Amino acid sequence: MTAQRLLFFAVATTATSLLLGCAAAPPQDATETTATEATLHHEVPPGELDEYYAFFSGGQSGEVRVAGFPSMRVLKRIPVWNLDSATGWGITNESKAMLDGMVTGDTHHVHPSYADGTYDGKWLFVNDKANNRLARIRIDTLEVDATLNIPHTQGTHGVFPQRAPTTEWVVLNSEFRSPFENEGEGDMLDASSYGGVHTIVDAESMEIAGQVTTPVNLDLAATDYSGRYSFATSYNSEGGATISEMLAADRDYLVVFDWQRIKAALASGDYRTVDGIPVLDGSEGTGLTAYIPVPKNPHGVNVSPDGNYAVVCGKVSPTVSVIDINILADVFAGTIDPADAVVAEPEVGLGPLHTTYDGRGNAYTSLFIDSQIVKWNIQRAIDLQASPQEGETPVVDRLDVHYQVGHTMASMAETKDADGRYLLSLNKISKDRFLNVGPLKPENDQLVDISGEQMVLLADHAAYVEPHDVTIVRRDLIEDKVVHRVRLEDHPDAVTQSSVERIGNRVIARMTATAPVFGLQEVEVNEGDEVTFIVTNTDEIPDLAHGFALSNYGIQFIVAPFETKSVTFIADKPGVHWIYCTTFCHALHLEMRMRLVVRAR
Ligand code: K7E
Ligand code: CUA
Ligand code: CA
Repeated sequence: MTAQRLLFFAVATTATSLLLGCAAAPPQDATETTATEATLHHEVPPGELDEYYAFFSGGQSGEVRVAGFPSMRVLKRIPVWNLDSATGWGITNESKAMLDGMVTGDTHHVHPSYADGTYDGKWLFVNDKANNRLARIRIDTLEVDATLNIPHTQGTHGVFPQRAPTTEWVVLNSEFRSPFENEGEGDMLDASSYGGVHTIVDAESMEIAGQVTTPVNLDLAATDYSGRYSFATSYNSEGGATISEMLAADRDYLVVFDWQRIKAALASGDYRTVDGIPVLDGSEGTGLTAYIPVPKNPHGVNVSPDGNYAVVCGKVSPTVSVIDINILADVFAGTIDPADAVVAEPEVGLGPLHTTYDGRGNAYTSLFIDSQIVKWNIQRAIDLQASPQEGETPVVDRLDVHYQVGHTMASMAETKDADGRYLLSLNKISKDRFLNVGPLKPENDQLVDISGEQMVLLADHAAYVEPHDVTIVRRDLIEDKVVHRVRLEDHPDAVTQSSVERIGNRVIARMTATAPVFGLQEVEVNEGDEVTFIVTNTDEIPDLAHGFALSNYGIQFIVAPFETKSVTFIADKPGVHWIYCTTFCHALHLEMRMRLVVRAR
């Protein structure tokens, strides 16, 4: 048992009466999987393209990574909440305007926008758990175009776009129960007044449409396939502030939000307004929510591609709960008990965290403690719940993964077009699977062929910490949407003629960059001037970028074809400072430079 496993296990057992006694149960047929031949391959030969795009959250890096899939070749890192000196993210005026002064973030979940239950190729949405923000990435440029602070929340974790008819709303959950108006007043140590928040964001305007408050915390998020419900797992129904308090109850909740009722309340003005935001009370009994009891400290909630079931992982229970979405209307109508929406609770193994699907009726659940992906049949689980049979299980197969898997995701599995071909197991710990690189080792994203009855491991891929989640999107849904270059006029300050303008102690240098020359050869300013450089790459050849590095000032960025970027700084270092192009654009690239001359006061 690894230290991590021991730690997790200790936490799970000390504070709970729910015995994980089945810990001794060995994996059923982990060894047999090697007998099956893989029918899919991860190699993509030179000159050929991948079949899928994979969009990874970047975790502590605060970025989003785009990989070709199944090759897993990382094609692009999209800076989101981080400083990126290559692209100048966090340095240019355009990016600073979106970062609100904070260049750290913790991205956990990245999801594309939808139309009719599949991806529409417009946007990606990604959270910042650390600073409670949402970012929107345009798919046509694969760059961030809007960000939003989510007030009244902490631990902004689960995020999911509306799946049908189109993504008008995006929901976010706040994992950490906190004071709603967190302004340092009252008895802040009394956690009983804290709460969770389900924030609804208008996807187009990137404004908050409303916030639904709950007494419990809200962790992972999902939406249904009809546009009526969103879901949040809650592991802290106890309202605790310490780990033992949060583990006190045997059951917590899946909280269901009824959008019909929320829309009606928003339309009728049935809410209070705080900081300009409509705030709705989502407590039990208000009619806006249903609290479905599920075993102990649940984590992931994932909706099956047929739209029928929401599967909730038990985390410290060895079970998953299958919720029948089609009977939720009866729960909201008050004709059946919330607990009756749970139609199966199959035992799958230790530490279930997340579930994905093959579109053929099977679910694949990640087991953190057991380090396995377990494949089980949803209908079989429901049938066995209705009429249990001795020795029968809905489990179809188990695959050992290396090691401690968090999220798992199958190709297209978050859409109605789940194709059941590839699965990725995002393992937190790689131990000895790669060359040793010191105390902080890479993670191990393992590629699995799920096209047959049994799962077959295809490849290990090292990943820099810590991609939590991934969405795997068919190439035809993305590729045609991505442009080779932007339009010059997309930036209001794009220039085709270079010039220097002086207004008092402000200097604005507007200049072109065309291989191998900048449109200006020198700019003279006085010490203390506020200087703005606006740089337009006027080379229209796709893939021909220029860089702008200002020596000694900590300023550099890349400008792609027809892009415009700007930077503003105080010229506080007198002397001659070379500005040079940082990307090898031409045989005379090294000569592509100019001087900033700062006269001492
Ligand atoms: Cu399970 Cu933030 Cu999706 Cu990590 S969360 S694993
Ligand atoms: Cu332009 Cu190098
Ligand atoms: Ca709990």
